[in-house]
Amino acid sequence: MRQKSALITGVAGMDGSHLAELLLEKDYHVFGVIKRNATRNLENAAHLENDIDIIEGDVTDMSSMLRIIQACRPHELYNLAAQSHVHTSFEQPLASMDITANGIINILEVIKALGYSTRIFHASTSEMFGSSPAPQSMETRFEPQSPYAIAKLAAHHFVKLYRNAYHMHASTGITFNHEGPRRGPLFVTRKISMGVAKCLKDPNFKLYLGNIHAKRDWGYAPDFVKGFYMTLQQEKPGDYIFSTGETHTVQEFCEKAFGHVGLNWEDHVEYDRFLMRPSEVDELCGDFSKTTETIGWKPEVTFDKLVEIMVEYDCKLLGVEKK
Ligand code: G4F
Repeated sequence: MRQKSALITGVAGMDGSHLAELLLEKDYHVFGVIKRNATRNLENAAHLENDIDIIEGDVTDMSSMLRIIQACRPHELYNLAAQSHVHTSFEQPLASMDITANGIINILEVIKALGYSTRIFHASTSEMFGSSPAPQSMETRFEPQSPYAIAKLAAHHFVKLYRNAYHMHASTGITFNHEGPRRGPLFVTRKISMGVAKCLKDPNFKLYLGNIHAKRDWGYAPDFVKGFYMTLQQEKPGDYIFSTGETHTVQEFCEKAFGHVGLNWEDHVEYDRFLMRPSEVDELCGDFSKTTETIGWKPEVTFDKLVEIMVEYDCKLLGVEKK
């Protein structure tokens, strides 16, 4: 029998699926929550279907979370479910608030009411820093610039409140952008890596982007989920930054990605004003030094390597070769 169990909300997402793989390696009994839409869609977790227990549920429905948490009684719970697309949150502010903020309140309330000693990890975000100048650290003021970031900030404070008020083992990871081949196609890095592969297939393909001057601190998702796991192995709960400490513009990502296959990004990238956001976060760059000092985590995959991994994956997927 396995020693430990973990419940992951959002298991079908990029982080959820990487984390499930990591916990399986560590011999956990893994339960993963997926939201049932019109069809049952396991997305990134499809290959794990025989290794983990998939449960249909919804973080926005407290009775659903009560049923699931009571049935699994997990040692650890990783709340990764969110409406994670910043642009979409401007069009769906209420739904974003419901999933992203109310979801964790439901989980905290259920665990408090059941009196379980389950350790909770909640995925917070660097978007909460918003317009505060880079580099951002645990001392930086939160200045959220989107409905998504406001919802995440509310959730972040709820976790801290329940930790302080009810002495729950509840932690957050303030994650800066993290990517990889499992990233959804609407996020800019994957849109670019897929765009590169499409341009190799069809030299007339045009990739439409919005603000290419925004700067992001881009890390590699499998590195980050190791940090989520390490957070819950600590005796005391806390809040930690997960980042790389390097920042690059969207344009630099394009230059590297197209350059990797011998193409010039300027021949393929076009501007689309509809992809601009009503308010933007100009620069994110995370100082993760306290995370290294406290839990020993640091990122491994560099920016150049990340771009290479993503472009090579999408070229292989489309069956195209570099020039
Ligand atoms: O890839 P993005 O959509 O990621 P964003 O908004 O930084 O958010 C991601 O990282 C956060 C952590 O910092 C997470 F909390 C969040 O859930 C998500 O994972 O956009 C990155 C940048 C933005 O400045 C955006 O305006 O790229 C710019 N951009 C330019 N053209 C574009 C596009 N973004 C998208 N999605 N699509 C474009 O065509």
